[in-house]
Formats: sequence, C-alpha cells, structure tokens
Amino acid sequence: NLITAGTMAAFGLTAWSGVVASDSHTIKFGNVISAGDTQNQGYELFAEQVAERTDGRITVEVYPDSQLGGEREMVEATQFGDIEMTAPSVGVLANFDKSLEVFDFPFIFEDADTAHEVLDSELGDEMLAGLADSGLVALGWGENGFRNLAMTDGTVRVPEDMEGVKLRTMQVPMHIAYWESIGAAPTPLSFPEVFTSLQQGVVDGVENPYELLYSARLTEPANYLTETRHIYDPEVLLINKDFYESLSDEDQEIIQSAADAAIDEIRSLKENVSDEIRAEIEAAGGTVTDLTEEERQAWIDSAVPFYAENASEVDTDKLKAILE
Ligand code: EAX
Repeated sequence: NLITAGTMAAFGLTAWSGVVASDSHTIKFGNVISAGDTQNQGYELFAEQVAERTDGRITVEVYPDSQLGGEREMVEATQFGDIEMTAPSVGVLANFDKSLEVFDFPFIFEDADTAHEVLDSELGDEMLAGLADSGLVALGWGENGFRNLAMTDGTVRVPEDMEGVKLRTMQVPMHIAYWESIGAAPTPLSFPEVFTSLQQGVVDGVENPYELLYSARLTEPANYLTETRHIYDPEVLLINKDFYESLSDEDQEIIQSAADAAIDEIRSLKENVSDEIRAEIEAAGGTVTDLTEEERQAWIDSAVPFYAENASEVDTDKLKAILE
C-alpha cells in the first residue's frame, strides 16, 4: 500500500474518499466452457463493459476451459470467495438450491424462446433469489442450450437404444433419475473428466449442446450424434454475495447491466450456432441423426414415468407454472 490511512491523516486528508485503494477490484470469473465459445464471447463483453464503465477500477479476468476446476468446485469457490464469479449449468445448482430442480426435467421447454419467457418472468427471478441463502447473487440466466446425445459407437434413435448404455451426465440428481428410468446407466462426472472417460471407454456417450461437444473435442471420441434436444440448459451467472454487497450501488448497477448485456449477446449468438456447429461436426466426419416425428414423440413419452415419479419431489406449483 503506497498510501495508508496514517499518511492521509498526517496530511489532514481523513475525509478523502480514497479512490486509489478501496474502490479497485479484480473479479476472477471461472467457467468450463471453451475459450471462444458463445458464452465466453458474452463474458468477454461483460469484462469489457465493466472495465469501461468503471474506468478500469474493476477488472474482470475470465478463466475459461475448466482452468479453475469443474462446475461444482467453482460454485463452491465462488461461495467461499476464492473466486468472485462463475456460470454453471443450472443443474449443478440443484445441489445448492433444490427448488431449481424443476429446470432439470427433460422435455420441459419446446424452444429457447419459451424457455427465455419463463426464465425472464417473475418466477425465474424468484428462483434465482433463493441462491442468496448459499452466499451467491445470481445476475441472470445465461445459456448453454439444448442438449443432444453423442455416442462413441452406434446410432441412437429411440429411448430403448439407451438400454444399459453408460452415459456421462452432470452431477444432477434429476438428470440421473431420468436416464435410469429409461434403462440407461448414467455416470455422473465433472466436465473436465469427460474427454478422457470417453476415450478410455469408461462411458459410452455424453450429452451436451453441439457447440460444447465440438469445442471440447468430445465429438472426436463420440462422433455418433442424435438431435434429441432432451434438456434445455440455462447457465446462471453467479457472483459472491459478500463481494457484491461490498460494492457501491453504482458499481452493482454496472455489474448487473453488463451481465444483462452479456446474456443478450449470448442468447443472440446462440440462435444460429447450433446449426453452424452441427454442419462442422458433419464436415469433420461425425454422423448426426435427426429424429422422425414418431421417434421424437417416443422420447417425450419416455419421460412420463419419470414425471410421475419425481413431480412430487420438487415444488409442484412451480413445475405446474412452468408447464403452463
Ligand atoms: O455448463 O458439464 C456439462 O456437461 C455442462 O454442460 C457444462 O459444464 C456447461
């Protein structure tokens, strides 16, 4: 510290606002998404806007590619203030706030517009507010996208094809319950472990949106894809609560509005990226299977027993509100 309170007092500067030291912050923002993916384009925009609007007082350092660990680990690091921000898949947050599990039910959203409508409603805000109890402020709903299947061997068309298949899932209880309910063998692993597990045959397949499957090179070992769109996966932009609340109202507003801008950017980039990346996967030798209408219906029907079993496990009113 070049200037201490003692120095200031010596010069009669006790009332000085001290902009040099106390208002400067560095935000470490970790995520598992590949650098350059649409999410990280949004997070870079967030960093730029925060730097610009605070004249460089607040610096955001984005660490992509699981550099700071897996998603659950980074949520805990954000909780404890080891890092300031992260943006996990909503599913991972079920381990922190159970009420968020309603978003982990398969085939709940037909398309991204419908999902945005629900997430951006009062209901969506209310659900995010619950994370405050875990020491986290949620700045909004980012997006990973619709998750599809990628297998190391053989094409999947209908739920029966998943019988006995070792599928890597996230560490998300409702996802695991669904895959089990259709006879698959879900294997929860954190994201940084997935590539090697596919390569070594620990798992037979993985599910994620095309963009992440491709950028994380998971489509090299798992190059039989099926466009199941079984889960719409939002990612929540999280910031450590104590840190956030230590900021001035103005700085909080800057962070919130930069996060809003990042989310808009991510959602608009996501509109076309799935088709673009799908074409790249096919050009690289991957097989991508579309479902017929009947096959798609078979997937939706496959989730009915899961709903019957699990709807009472979650906040049923919220589940109903979403379905309506
Ligand atoms: O949130 O672990 C996963 O498969 C997630 O899709 C990924 O971490 C991004």
